[in-house]
Amino acid sequence: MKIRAAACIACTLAAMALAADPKATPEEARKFIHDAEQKLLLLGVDSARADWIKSTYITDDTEAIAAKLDEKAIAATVAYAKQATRFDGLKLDAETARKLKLLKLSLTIATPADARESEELTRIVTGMEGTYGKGKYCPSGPASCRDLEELSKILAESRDPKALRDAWTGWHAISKPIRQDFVRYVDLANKGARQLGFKDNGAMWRSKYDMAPDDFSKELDRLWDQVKPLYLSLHAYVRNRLHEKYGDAVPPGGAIPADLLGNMWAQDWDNIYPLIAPANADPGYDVTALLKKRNTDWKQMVKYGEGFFTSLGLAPLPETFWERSLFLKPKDRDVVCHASAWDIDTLNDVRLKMCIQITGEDFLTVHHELGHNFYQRAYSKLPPSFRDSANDGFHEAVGDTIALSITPEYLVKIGLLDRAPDTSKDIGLLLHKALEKIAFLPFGLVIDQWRWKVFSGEIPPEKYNQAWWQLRQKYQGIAPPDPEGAPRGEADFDPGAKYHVAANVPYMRYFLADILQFQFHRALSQAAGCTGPLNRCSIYGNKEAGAKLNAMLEMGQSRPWQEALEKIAGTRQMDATAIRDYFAPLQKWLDEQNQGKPLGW
Ligand code: X8Z
Ligand code: ZN
Repeated sequence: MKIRAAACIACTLAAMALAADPKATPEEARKFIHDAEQKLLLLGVDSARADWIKSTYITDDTEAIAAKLDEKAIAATVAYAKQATRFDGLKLDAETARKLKLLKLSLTIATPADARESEELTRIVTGMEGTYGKGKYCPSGPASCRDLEELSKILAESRDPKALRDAWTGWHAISKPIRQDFVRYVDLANKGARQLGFKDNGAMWRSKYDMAPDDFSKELDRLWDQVKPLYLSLHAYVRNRLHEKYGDAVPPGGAIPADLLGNMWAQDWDNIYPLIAPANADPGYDVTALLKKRNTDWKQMVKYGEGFFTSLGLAPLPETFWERSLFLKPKDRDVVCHASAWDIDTLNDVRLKMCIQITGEDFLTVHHELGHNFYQRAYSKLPPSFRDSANDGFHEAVGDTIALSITPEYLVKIGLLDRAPDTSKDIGLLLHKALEKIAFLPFGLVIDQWRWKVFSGEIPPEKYNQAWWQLRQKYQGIAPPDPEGAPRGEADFDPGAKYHVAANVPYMRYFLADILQFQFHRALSQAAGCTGPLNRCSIYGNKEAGAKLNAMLEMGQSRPWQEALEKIAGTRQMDATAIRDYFAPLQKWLDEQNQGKPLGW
């Protein structure tokens, strides 16, 4: 018989001197979880406010205060999770049982019981994110400093191999000082997770999916196998084009250097679309240029995003969203520019934190972030324990689902584009989308494949970087930039140059979201009566699709995610056939282009 994740954790906890209390009653359990919810909500709001200030104004003081309040909230959660084992094995109503289960699974980091270690861990996590946020590359003194936004612009726009390598290497030096802290963080986070009954911190992360952690890993393998052919075709096509452009720096049967793909982490490749666009099927417009031509400002970008959600029948964002968010990078201080959507009080105080630039990429990111905010508002009426997404992949998928509806016809409707290209240009549109969504798939997998192995000890500190590049090669078929005599080594800490690694944010959610958003898009497009090709379906203004989406959003995490998926997509399984359907015409085209050329690396 398969033992479900939470039950198994409870057994371990029960075996650890925290045996279930034979005198405990269901009534006590209900009261216990109710009290815990109220107390943790208050602590959560305090820590969220401190985190907000720290992230929008990085100083030693804001970091120290945020770390302290985070520690308080985490330690209280850990204490409640341990106490909750009193009720293990007790027959409870479904709602109380789910709340208790979620309490034990709610943390992304568990502080160890030792007060000094608990303090040290939260301080380290806050500090690593701060180091990332302040990161700059200063090749020749303070006046030459460039931040991530400037370096990313070089990666996106330059075609000069030297400039690309320089920007890439410069950014990847910011994480060297994080390495030592990261080693300690791994130790302490594992300790905290073990005290909660998990094998290690990675196992704790894998336990959050309403299925046994090992089954979850198998699901990932299954999904990856479903989409891998598509990735291999795209990879081969891009490699051929880049070989034509850069010569033997891009070997015809090998891995692609990571600095030539238009993005600092080679996680999406749409910035090199102009380099590889099909000659006869280019749609003939570029969203960045359209936004600039209309003098779109940051507010209008966010209004476009909000307007999409309200067109579906969802309530507009509250006034406080506009008053309290951070929309632009301040000139006078360090902030964490990595975009995020906040839910300070889990009621109405939602915010966006983003350093908006007027580009097509940020146009999509705004929709991504607002997806989080509209989800947060939809589940705010539920009891505190259920105020989260069905699983974390759902949270990441909502805004992206909406962004899949940004079709040429939609751009015409909102006045950004004069005329939609006819469907003979669809290969160009699909290729552009594939550079975003298909290129991302193995990257979405690789980050936590690496971290899970780090937490389990399979990758020891002296192999951090080597193992990182082995996995990047294995899944993505990419390699470090041409080293010019200085290969990447263990003095580097390349994983830490990615925000989520430095900031302790699990990453598998984005892989799941990449699959789920196409399932959502297909189902909502059907609800909206769209019968054309999926890449031309937009649910803009469609109230039926909106109601279907909202019904899922309003469930929060009150039920296992399989039920939420069933509600919106009519199936209980994550399934890559939707993303494959979407890109089927492109796959055929890519395979024609790749005739006689090697696949893989
Ligand atoms: O981190 C994000 C969002 C915030 S949840 C901007 N994303 C991942 C990334 O940037 O690496 C969105 C796509 C993947
Ligand atoms: Zn997100």
